[in-house]
Amino acid sequence: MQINSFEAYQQAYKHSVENPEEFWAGIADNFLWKKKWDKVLSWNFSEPNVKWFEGAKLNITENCLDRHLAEHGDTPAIIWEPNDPEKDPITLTYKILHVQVCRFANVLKKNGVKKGDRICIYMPMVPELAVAVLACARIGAVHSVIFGGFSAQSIADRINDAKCKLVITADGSFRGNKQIQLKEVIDDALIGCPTVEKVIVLTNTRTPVSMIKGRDIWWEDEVKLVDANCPAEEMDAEDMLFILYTSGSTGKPKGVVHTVGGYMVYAGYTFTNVFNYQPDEVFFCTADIGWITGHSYIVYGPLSQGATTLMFEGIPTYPDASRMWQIVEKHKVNILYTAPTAIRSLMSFGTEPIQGHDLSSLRVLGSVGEPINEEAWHWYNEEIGKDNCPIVDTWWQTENGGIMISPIAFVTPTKPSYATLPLPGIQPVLVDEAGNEIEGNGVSGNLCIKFPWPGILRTTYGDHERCKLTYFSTYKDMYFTGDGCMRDQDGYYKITGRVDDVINVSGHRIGTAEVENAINMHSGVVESAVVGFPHDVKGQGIYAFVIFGNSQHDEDLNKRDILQTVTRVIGAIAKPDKILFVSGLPKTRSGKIMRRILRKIAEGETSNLGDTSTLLDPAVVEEIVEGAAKLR
Ligand code: 6R9
Repeated sequence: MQINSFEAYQQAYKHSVENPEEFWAGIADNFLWKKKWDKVLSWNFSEPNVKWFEGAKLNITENCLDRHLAEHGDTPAIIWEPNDPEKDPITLTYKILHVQVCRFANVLKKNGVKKGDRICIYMPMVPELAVAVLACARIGAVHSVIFGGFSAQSIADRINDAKCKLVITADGSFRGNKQIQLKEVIDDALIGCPTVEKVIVLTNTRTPVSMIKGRDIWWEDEVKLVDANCPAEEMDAEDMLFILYTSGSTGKPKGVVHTVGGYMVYAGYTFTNVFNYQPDEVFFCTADIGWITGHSYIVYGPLSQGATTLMFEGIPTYPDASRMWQIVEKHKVNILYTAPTAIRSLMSFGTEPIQGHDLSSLRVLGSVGEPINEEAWHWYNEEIGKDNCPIVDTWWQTENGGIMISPIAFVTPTKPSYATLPLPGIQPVLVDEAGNEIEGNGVSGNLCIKFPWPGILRTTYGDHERCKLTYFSTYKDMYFTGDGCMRDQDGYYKITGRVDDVINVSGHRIGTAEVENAINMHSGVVESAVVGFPHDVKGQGIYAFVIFGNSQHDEDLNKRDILQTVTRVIGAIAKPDKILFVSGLPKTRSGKIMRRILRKIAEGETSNLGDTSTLLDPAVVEEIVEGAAKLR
């Protein structure tokens, strides 16, 4: 199923459009099924209702583990690099990982977990996180992994939305020279989570934790009580595999639902093709498993292909900015997949941290999470790839399950800051505001996809209407991505960024409404408006315009209080970079905040604010412009 020439790509693409069912059946044949499908695809985008490989039976962990045992049992499945470079790395071969997953799956069973139950996982980037994820999949439980940077309140919201029965966590996590008390955060969260019956706690940092009788149990104790034989649950292709929460333009994060069969096929297919993975190579994706990139390209994609996946507990700048290059050298990494924000951050340290590190094992470089600017692209290409490694700039989303628009390494000619061409099976269209398809090249518009692919989300958990409204209602019979896009003269795609009220901070999606709600919870705040602004390292930063009730307030102190409130309500990742206190917000006569104007002010482009005549009170704009100039 690996594409090895541009002609082969074109052929595959043509096949996938002309006969999608035959095309994807051919791809799916490369996986292990307990029973093959009755029908490859049935779909409509109006409800929406999408089903892939209906009638097929499988277990994704048999594809990720069992099927590799006979010939590749001793191949490293996971290489784990700890936060502390002095500590020894850990290698789990496929055989060992299989045993650990089966054992922990039995722990879950012993604690009452059944097929279809939702399990919340809030863990550090340790091998047991991958074990926990796969153990859920082994017995057909649905995992909902929550990134370690979210607050107790955010965790509680997610646990309650999915009605999770059990939580898997650790005492704490190491991040650079910091320790985060994960169990403490979970304890706070669980005060408001009546559905949770058990908490399994892994010892990691050995910090003191409060273990509640009857509810909290230790990972280490539990695994001793079970055996390592756990037959894989037989799953329907359309059974739920996981829920992953993501931010949109309105309200609370929604639980994106992926199902077993289609997701597996799509993650595996895109992994092997985009990165041109070769047997025995080491693949290093720097994402956290708390995000979709970690799900698809640390766990399921690589393991389904029998690959060796490197998992890193720490951060790229600890103990210093040479850490990534040390890891590449130490583990002879062949494929490195990271985010533009990491590249820009490392770039700011110059080339000194790279010197003396042997990066010659690198063959392919990948980028994901946000648009990569040309400067970062060239630095990545020259300083890291030594002008000798293709860069795959991979565009995709949580809702997509896997990479959608991207070069295929050694196949697609690359172009700085372009995601280039759609993968086989992906039919992108650009549409104008009225929903008309914009044909031809050298055009820009909103990016939609007009035909399903196996990794497409099936619903948003517990609220199908929301899925329909968010993705399938803006434009008739199309999946709307929320991204703006340009198609150049060669038909190459360049993603230009979100066109909705989502800010992309260091590759993390944050909804402006969510941040506003958090800020508004502070007792002194009357109203607020949040927009994104260009940030040198993060891509986008968060700019908050805040009306405070008492004009005599201590601005510094109140800013800190607001930051603390946001950290409590959402988590540190949503803290505004800038807070400007204002006496009013630019509103239309109907009371809508004109974000367009605030965005321009945040960008520093105040010379051309456009038409302000429809504003209720044009004078506030002058005040905000003046205040923003001082804040810069
Ligand atoms: C995989 C992931 C999705 C949003 C997406 C877009 C942005 C991701 C990109 C990119 C330009 C790329 N995005 N990859 N923009 N070029 N190569 O990041 O999923 O967290 O759901 O974010 O990220 O705006 O809509 P997710």
